[in-house]
Amino acid sequence: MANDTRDPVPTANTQSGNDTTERRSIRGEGGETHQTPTGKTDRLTTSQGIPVSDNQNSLKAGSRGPVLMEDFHFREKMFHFDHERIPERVVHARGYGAHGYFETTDAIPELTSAHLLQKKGRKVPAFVRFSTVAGSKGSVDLARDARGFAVKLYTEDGNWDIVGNNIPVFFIQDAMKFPDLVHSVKEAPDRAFPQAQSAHDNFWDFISLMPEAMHMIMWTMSDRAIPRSFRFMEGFGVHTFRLVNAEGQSHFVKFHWKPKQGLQSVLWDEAVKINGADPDFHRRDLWEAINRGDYPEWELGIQVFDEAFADKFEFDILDATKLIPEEDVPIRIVGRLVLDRVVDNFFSETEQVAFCTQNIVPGVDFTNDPLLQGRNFSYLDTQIKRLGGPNFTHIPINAPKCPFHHFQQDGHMAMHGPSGRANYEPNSWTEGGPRADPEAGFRSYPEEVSGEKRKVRAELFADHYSQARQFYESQTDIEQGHIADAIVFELSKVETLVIRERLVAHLPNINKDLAQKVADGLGLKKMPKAHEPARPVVDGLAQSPALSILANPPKSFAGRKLGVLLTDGIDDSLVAGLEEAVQAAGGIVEYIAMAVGGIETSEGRHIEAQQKIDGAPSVLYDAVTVIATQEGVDELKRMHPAKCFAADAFAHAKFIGLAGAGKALFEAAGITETDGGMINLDETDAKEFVSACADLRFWDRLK
Ligand code: HDE
Repeated sequence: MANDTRDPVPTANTQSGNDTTERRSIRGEGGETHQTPTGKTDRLTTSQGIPVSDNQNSLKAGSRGPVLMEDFHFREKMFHFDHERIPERVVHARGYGAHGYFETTDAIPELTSAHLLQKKGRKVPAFVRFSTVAGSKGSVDLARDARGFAVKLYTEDGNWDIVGNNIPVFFIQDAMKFPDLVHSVKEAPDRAFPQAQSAHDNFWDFISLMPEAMHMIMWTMSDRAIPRSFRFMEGFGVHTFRLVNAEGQSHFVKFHWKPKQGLQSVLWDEAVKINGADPDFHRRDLWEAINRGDYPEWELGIQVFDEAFADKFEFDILDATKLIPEEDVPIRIVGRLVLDRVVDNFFSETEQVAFCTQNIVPGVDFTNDPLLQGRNFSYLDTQIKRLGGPNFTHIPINAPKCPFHHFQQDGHMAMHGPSGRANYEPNSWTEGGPRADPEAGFRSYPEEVSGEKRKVRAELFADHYSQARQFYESQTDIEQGHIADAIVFELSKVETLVIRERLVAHLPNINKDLAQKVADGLGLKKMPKAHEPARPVVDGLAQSPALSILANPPKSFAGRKLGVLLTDGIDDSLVAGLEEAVQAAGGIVEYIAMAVGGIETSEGRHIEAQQKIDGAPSVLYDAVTVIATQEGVDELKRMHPAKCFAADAFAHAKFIGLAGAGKALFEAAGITETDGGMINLDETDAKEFVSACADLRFWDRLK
């Protein structure tokens, strides 16, 4: 037995777990040794179940001879590997999913016959996939972008998919324009860059020619497009749908997901840096939260209104570039969505999940929103391409969890088909298979429709600026500043002056100050003449505070992370007290040190660090603390990442806890004055510091 004294190495020698306790080594003919577990582990087989004797060497004619085609194990392994990829989603390629459940908290049988919503306490499994839109599968998490918020509810009446976004409106009004929109934002076809960014000529060229996008642009240039995590985002169904009750009465409805964790975004400078420091920031956040039992939760809210409201509303309820302010139609909470389980396998679940807007259940129906109607075609079509055939509903993540019976059969990868003789209907066999249910089966709401067959758009759709103005004017000063900065940033990356000017010419129709700030930020010689609105802009729409993130702060540090930079020799009780206070508030502490091996406190306690300072810039934390001895700080001062840690935490208006000689690191970073957001932990109770952190940022610093 050779090499048996080596440290056990984890091996991936089985499909379902390893046992590294008992090992033996195998020797290839070339003399190299490999440790493999023996004992309780499963036997390695081919996908046909044939036991494998050697997973290291291909079959050869002589140890230095050619590889033989006869090696079916090698051929199968390589063939499968060669086919591991499926087409990534053309949009929303980068995503992350989790399992959970939906529970009805307020039954609404008066509004809908949907089985799930008939009774308080009804609970069904759910799968949610969050995503960015523009980047490909391997792109960064903190791109400035809308986020997908797609929910699959496995109800007793089949799968109900609410395929929404974290923004309640969209760029375009008619699905006809979707391929153009997506082509424009994705990398240019000749150079194949930039990736996962809208800051380039093609996107702004298209947008500047599409005034209908202006409302959405206000949202994507706002902090909504750089969320702190999936857990801190709202979700929206976007389109107007219908709820239909057992009597056949219909109401219009908009769906909202309200995060119990509250809303939170990062600053643009943080987003840029997070993308370098941890491109998987959002994935990691969700994975870690669920695994530590801090299950993210959203409430399902509905805005319900009737034809009378729709008729008097200033905008067309079929226009997905418009929202209905919560102040006009209040949100009623009817359920909760909890994510409590990460996936077992990313590919099988998150990659293969196939959301389809047309998956609705009895009691829910579509409206004639032309964007929604187009989506109802696109999603099914796209799944066939991505998943390779019509049987993608046979994949466990897509299969309904209620009984289902139909006569569809065969095709690629069919896992089941009709049993028995009957695969058609009507038939006269005694066991003739399923029959339609005129009572409980899905019926479309019998809306009357008439009209000329024409390529047209409804008249009210032509108002492109009023709600853009309402959104902008509903933001706090800080948020308005961020919108202006974001437009300036994006347009500064646009190389063609005329495109910049054409875009700026939309802004006076939204808000004159915004237009001026952007023109100044771009250094435009003069304000371009404003575009003529197709319909007069509705002035004096009431502000909607619900549209602002900062006007609705969570006031809680729960689920947030404190980054604590430590050095050797610091006071033990202070660290312990801080950790206790953060945990009591539902937050998480992560220790950062000069070496990941950790530090020794003055009392000789060893504290393991989760991060080395070079890999843990302060942008990864919601608040930070520096606890250092004079000696420790002198060493930190010589480290550029440590000084950046301090400088960034300050510049990003974070709450900062300081203890021992910690302040000296900030002084070394050029921060000589302290302010209300910098708290001395030698004099302040840790609980007080943590409750200050609940404000998430000390905005006064940036005023
Ligand atoms: Fe999508 N969209 N979309 N979309 N969309 C896709 O379907 C499409 C739109 C949204 O996590 C694709 O399975 C058209 C609005 C999400 O798997 C594709 C139009 C909203 C996801 C497609 C829209 C969305 C998608 C690509 C204009 C918010 C990811 C892969 C009419 C309400 C779902 C796929 C997931 C994915 C088409 C507009 C949300 C190509 C034609 C508006 C969250 O079918």
